[in-house]
Amino acid sequence: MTATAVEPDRQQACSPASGELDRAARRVLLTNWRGHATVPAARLYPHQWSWDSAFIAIGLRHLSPVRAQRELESLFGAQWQDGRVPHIVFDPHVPADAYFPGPSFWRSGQAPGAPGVPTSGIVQPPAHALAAWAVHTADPVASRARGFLPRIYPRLVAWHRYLTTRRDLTGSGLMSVVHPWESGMDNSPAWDVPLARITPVPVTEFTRRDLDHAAAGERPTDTDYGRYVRLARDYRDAGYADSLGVHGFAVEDPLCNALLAAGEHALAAMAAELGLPPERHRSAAARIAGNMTTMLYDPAAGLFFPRDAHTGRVLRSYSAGGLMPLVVPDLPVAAALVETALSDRFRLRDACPLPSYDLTAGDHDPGRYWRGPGWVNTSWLFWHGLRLHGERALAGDLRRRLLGRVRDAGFREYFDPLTGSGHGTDGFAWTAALVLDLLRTP
Ligand code: 9WN
Repeated sequence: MTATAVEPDRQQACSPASGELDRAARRVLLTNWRGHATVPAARLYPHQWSWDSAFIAIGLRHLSPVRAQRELESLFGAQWQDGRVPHIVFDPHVPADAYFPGPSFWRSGQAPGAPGVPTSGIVQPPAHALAAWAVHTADPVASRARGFLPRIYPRLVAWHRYLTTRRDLTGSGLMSVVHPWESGMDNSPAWDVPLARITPVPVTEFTRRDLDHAAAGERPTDTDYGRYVRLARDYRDAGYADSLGVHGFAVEDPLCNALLAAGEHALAAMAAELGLPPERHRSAAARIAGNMTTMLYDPAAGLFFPRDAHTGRVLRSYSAGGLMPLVVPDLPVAAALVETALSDRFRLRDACPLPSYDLTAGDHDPGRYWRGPGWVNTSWLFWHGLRLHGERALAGDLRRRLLGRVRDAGFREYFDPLTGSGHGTDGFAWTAALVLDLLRTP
């Protein structure tokens, strides 16, 4: 790390412009706070989402460590008996048709081991252990006073156990996602091949609510949605049982497995703090990272690719998800991932936020959701990974440009990575939360 690489960040952290950005980010988080949790966006996503809450807690810890703890506690309050953490916890005060698919679609109340509050039955990427440890370390005194770790740690362990056992569908030692929504990168081109096998439910049989609040050209297509509905319905009708026979779509995803491995490192730190043996978490982290590198890493591409659990085929799509293993400490291929991020496909030095998909691909679409636009959460993860692997100058530069993008375009859901124009909803909570974290981490 050179001194010059750090200076601009310091200046920015103290400038009047960043003071205004900071206040605006706080306003978004206050507007979206519902007394126990934060909604991603008031109109488009009016409930609590799983990985959103993890990113939101990472930002909230700077405003109120207790509120950040409650963000995670309310999510884990809806954990199922089998350990799964649902991707949506529905707010019973919000009209039933405000979001599709809502509680009457998922019918969690009829599923074995579901909580009292209505939830979806699928999951999202496991960013929670990372977030919980970040929340604890922001204010260990407040954390200890409320017994945060003693309460959250066993729940996180059960969550990871669900993913590493019930979701190891092929016996490979890697978890699978069984719905594109579970990947967090819903309509990523990486899912096109396995998704093509799924017969869409006709769009006449359901009513999309997302298009009331966002432009159709910036969202998944009706055909995508028809497939999403088919997969969710099949899972529900099988009582949310996990096996390859139930899941028409199942992929071993680098983003989820990387977060799981990084999360095991966070669990090791929590265990040590609680006076429990950390070794089992360290060995779980090493096992997952090793399996991921052996099975999903392509040295010629310098990228991790997902694997179709049904066919065993590698899904050779240059998605930003394949760069996310940089969040894993001691990753042996970290330098190669950074090289790939610097290449024309992702243009780390000037494209911002990090493009969700290969800039050189013929089907790169800079405004459509996870098929090109840059998102602040995956950019934050990559920034975190850069810092972890000693790339302080690149991290500082990415941080500066991310803050500039949000200052210019607002707290948008996603951005054209080359022009910086904002897309999707405004007032998006993880954009605001992670901006707060970036502002406070020069
Ligand atoms: C489905 C809430 C979520 C994010 C996802 C993002 C989007 C939902 C949707 O919004 O997905 O879960 O309705 O499109 O893709 O990453 O968690 O912000």
